[in-house]
Amino acid sequence: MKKSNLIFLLLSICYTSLAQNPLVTHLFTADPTARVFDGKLYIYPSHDIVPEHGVDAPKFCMPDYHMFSLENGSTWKDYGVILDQNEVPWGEKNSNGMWAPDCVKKGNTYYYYYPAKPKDGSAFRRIGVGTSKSPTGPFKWGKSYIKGLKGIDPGLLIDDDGKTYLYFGGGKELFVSQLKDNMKEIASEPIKIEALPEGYKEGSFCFKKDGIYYFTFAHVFPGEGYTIGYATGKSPFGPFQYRGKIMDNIGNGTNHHSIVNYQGKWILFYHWWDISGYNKLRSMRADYMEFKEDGSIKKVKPSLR
Ligand code: FUB
Repeated sequence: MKKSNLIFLLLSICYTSLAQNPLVTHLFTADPTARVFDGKLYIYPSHDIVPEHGVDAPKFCMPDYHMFSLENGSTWKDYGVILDQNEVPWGEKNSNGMWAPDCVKKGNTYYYYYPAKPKDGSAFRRIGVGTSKSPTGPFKWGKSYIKGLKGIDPGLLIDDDGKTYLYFGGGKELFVSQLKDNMKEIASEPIKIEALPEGYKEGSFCFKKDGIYYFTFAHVFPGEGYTIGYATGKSPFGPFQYRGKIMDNIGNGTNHHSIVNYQGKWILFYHWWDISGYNKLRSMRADYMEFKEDGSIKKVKPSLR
């Protein structure tokens, strides 16, 4: 290989251009939770790998988590594996079950939330927490999962008064619990989010804008497939009123998103399977999102190639 080609290959392993979707091409990444910490943009996604038994396998193969930061406004830096399935103190080994995570900052500490299969053999996932003094880790992983809740897709909201809410769940029901100040225990029993439309739901993500709580979620809209929908309310517990779709279905597979305001612009992060063409080898993407004057969200058209 020519020296110049080798340099390009090595660089593209660590850095990929922001200017195009998908955001990175050296890994399959899904469920991107984007966060802005101290003005810098980070993404905490999950990681799909090719199953040993072939792509016809009906299940996701997700052995670990990587994380990324935006460098110089145009490249995504990959920090490598921040948690491997076999390092989860309470987790089943080799479960390939490291689904969508989230990370938030409270005080000077970063809290990384992730679902995993517990080693007690139960069918449902639990949610664990790791802490770090840096957004990029290393994280110190808690010895146990958060007691009192079962489910996937942790999504965190820290309100203006410092109270923290954990949204989670999948299937027909999504839930919210307030967390204690230690961020590792629930302060209130899970409450079901009411008044959402029928259909399979997951991927909760709640954010606050102009005093309104936007509860957003992946929703298998009857007759259409996976969409991203939203509801609004005046309290982090709801009640919420369904307002419509942020993104229509873009293919026969999951979608999972997060929404951040970065440098004054709203961005929707989500996933598709641009590179593989296979809906269990996904790639994270991003497109700008806008609000109308009445506070409703303009539907985002994915910038598909
Ligand atoms: O990536 C595994 C699962 O698929 C996530 O937890 C769901 O939100 C869906 O994207």
